[in-house]
Amino acid sequence: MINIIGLGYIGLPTALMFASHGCEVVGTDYNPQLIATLNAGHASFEEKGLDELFSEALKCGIRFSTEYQKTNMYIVAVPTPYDKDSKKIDPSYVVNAVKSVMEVCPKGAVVVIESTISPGTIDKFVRPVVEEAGFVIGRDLHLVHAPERIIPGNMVYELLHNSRTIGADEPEIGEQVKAAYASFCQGEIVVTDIRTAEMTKVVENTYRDINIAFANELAKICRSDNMDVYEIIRIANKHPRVNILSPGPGVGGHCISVDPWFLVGDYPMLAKMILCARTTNDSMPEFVLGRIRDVMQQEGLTDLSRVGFYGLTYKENVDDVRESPTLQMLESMDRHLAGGQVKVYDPWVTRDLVPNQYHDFDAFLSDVDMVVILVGHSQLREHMDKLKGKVVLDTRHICFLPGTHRL
Ligand code: SAJ
Repeated sequence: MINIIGLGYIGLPTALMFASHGCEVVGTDYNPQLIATLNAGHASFEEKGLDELFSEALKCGIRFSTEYQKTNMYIVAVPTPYDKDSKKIDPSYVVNAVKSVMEVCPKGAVVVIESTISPGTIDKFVRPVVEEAGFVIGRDLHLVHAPERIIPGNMVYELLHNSRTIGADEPEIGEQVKAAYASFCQGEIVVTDIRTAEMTKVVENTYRDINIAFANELAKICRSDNMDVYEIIRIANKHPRVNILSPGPGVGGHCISVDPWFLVGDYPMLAKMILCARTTNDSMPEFVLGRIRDVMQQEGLTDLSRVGFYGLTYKENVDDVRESPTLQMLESMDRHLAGGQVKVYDPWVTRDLVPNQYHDFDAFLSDVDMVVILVGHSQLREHMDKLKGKVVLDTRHICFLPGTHRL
């Protein structure tokens, strides 16, 4: 049996995947409301293919509980909150989960940490707690780090197909955990040590952040001298060894906008390019606000309350708004006393989050003269003709109506 601790964006799909591939699974979360929702057969967030996977897992007998279970394998997928000011993660959820495991687990249990952690977290925070509890690591308890790699929006597919990293103190434990994940994972599973696994995860997200920062910097350069950044990137990417990502209104989410800070925080004298990339990406919401001012001026628009922001989530086709560029733009407008004026709509965000938020696309459109496309949800891509007659500022390069303004 596997006891999966933390049933959020990573823990839930992982639990469902193990269960639907023949493994006995109990999912544990400290939130009783979440457990009630899951036991009633409902997923707690939207994700392509998740409902089908959920039905399959229920048929296979997955259970959900607020209690930790007595078993020989645990997977910890609790959040690692991030403090924006100190740029450090708070490892206490991970540490507390490991403490709770130690209260119930038999001797020799394997504890796999999937949560994203800054490199060195297991040495600095987890090992001491295990040792203080009187456990001998490698005898009474085995520690493993198996960072998740799945991309929100395509999680179910990526759980099945992505390659994975398993970091373990002892290679034979690494192989044992690899065999468990191989029940569903068709990608290559690489076994290494814990420190390497921690670092590799952060490096992957930092690499993407730097690539996006390059695209965003190119967008600024091209804007300053009237060049088409999208055409330039499109052609450059035809080179067999060039693959530049897309410029956009900023980098949101809880991963790419966070993980590079771990390296900046721990290696301030060395992580110069990483810091620069972070700064560039963090400057994009402000850059878009500048573009809105320019376009309004160019089009003779003066009334901010006739401007609509399409998209509140951090990227397309997800319901997650963490570190969303749109929210950053709205906060910045608040600081400059221009808040509460623009209209906002996102088909994926059903709860009321900001002032002047609409829940109907047509009602939103009828109240605005200018639409700023901040997220490329499929809904918009499929109904782009509805923007005909509006002034459009497209930060995602998805609208090709004549006269569309770009980043
Ligand atoms: N973005 C751009 N331009 C691009 C691509 C993305 O501006 O060309 C923006 C997005 O709009 C979004 C942000 O970057 O605001 C991040 O989105 P994303 O789709 O690049 O990544 P995440 O944060 O949803 O997921 C990442 C993934 N990491 C990598 O691709 C290296 C995923 O595989 C990880 O599992 C996840 O972080 C995580 O949990 O760490």
